[in-house]
Amino acid sequence: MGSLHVFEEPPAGVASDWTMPQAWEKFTDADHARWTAMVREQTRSLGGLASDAFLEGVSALQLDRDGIPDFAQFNPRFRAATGWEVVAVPGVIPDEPFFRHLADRRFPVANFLRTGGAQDYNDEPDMFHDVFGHLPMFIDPTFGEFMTAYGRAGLRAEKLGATKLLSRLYLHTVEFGLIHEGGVLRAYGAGLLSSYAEAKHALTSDKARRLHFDLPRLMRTEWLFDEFQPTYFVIDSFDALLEEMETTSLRQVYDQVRDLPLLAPGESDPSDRLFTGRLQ
Ligand code: HBI
Ligand code: FE
Repeated sequence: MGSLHVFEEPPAGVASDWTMPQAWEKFTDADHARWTAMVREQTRSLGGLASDAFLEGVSALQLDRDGIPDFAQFNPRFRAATGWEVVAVPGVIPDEPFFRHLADRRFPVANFLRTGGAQDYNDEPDMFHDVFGHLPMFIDPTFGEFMTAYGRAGLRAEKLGATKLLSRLYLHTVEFGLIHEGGVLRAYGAGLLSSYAEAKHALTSDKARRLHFDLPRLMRTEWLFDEFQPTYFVIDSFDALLEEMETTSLRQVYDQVRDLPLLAPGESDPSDRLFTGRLQ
């Protein structure tokens, strides 16, 4: 099983807040051509699978344009459209700076490009996953508010030793989340949107279990690093997700689940509320 590489210390050229210059000029024509091919291929294959906000975001942010976005040019548009900006980072950074960037409406983007194509599994988030998978969702202001609330909650969770529990909220929503919208099921999690095969699995496979969003259940649910998830969580709207974040005492949830056994990725629990709505 691969393991996610998390930087311990900022490497040379990386600031103490883990940001670094994008150095957009380092990308070659081949990188830009590969990027454009991945964006086109992924956007085409996600029709009928991706949430409305995602598809709207891809075009509103002009991510289907040619080549890798130059953050110096992209950020003014991104800020105007979402109130957020992107910062380049060397990869997966420690939790505290990650939470702090989100709390301040800055989304950290890994500053390297995968070697394979959009359909290939890559074992850690690269620039394509972060830009194409995550950024379009910020076109929905409520989603952006949720991400800020998550960052703030993360800074508090650090003090409560509850980062691991909270990180499962990010995993089962922002990375692998499903949404029930317009009477059908759609993907909004970046891990699904940057991997067609897993989006298809999550939305149509009878091997995938789909549960209604339930914060304590989700915080106990382990996840797989390098395989499709067997369990996915469904929200009814980003308003409902944000409402949950803003009205629930996370400290109480941490205390409630801390002593309960973890649930293995595919394990069922008597409290499970299966999503039984129409899939497509
Ligand atoms: N760093 N660049 C980056 N991207 C992430 O998604 C990320 C991270 N560091 C920590 C992290 N995610 C999670 O562990 C937190 O959500 C808990
Ligand atoms: Fe991600």
